Amino acid sequence: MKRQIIDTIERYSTIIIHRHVRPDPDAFGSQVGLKKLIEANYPGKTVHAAGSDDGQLAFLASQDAVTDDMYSGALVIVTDTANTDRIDGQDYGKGDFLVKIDHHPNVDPYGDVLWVDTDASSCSEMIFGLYAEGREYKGWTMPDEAARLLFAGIVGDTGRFMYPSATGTTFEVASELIKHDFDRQQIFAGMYEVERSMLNLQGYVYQNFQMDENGAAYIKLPTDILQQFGVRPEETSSLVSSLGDVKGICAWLIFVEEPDQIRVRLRSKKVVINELAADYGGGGHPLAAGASVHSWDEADEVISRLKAMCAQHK
Ligand SMILES: [Mn+2]
Repeated sequence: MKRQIIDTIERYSTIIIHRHVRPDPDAFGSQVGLKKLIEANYPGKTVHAAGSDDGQLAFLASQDAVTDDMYSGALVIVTDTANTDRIDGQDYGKGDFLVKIDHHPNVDPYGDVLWVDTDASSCSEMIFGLYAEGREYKGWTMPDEAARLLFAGIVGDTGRFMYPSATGTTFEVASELIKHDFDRQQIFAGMYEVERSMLNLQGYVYQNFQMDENGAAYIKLPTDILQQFGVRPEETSSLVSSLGDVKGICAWLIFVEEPDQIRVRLRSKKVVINELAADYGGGGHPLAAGASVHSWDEADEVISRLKAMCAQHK
């Protein structure tokens, strides 16, 4: 499989590499790490990293301006992305040949060639495996910048080697990577910054949520607050559980302003909330649901209805 991918890479002069939306360090690490690897070993090839940039992960890598016309006759490789819906840049199908390299369960087997290894800690670890094969097969070398990116991807997906997904192979790969010249502390510091901004926003939620005497609670997170904490709307999904251990809480709403709507996340300990969500274009489970509103007035309406529900339950 790895040799087949290497042979495929050798056949194309233009290679475009995609990864998933809302990039994490492994998405960038595998995508741009592979790009640097190909560029170093095939200086005649043109390799592009497709997708949007990410402010918080700018210290890792940036993306290339990729246009429609570049896809004709190109090889497209997608890393770290289980299903096509999640590919950042929906032009991925416009190339001549599509390769999927991923470590998530193969729920959506897209591509002409698929290499999926769910035992790998990260897609970056797989890219190292591709390099190791290339080293033996074609004398590939590893540039320091590729090593830096692959190391960052592994660190990201293993929670700094803390998760059980970090295997003996993962540590062997890491020990190879750190022989290269790059700033490990900068990677750890950059990732710590990302975590810290989330924790700060979580603190804000704890300090500012409103709750009435019946345990109906809510917090509004408008754009200016999100920007103040440097957190993007799509990164807030983990916040909703943070109010779960508030004493006396009945049910709660987290409103997150997005460019074209206000997303509502509903959670409950006592009342059924998915019917309320359904009235606002959403749905879900009896105690966990989501919906959308289009103004803060409409948000207040949902709050009133939740308050009435908790009052009645009491
Ligand atoms: Mn990954």
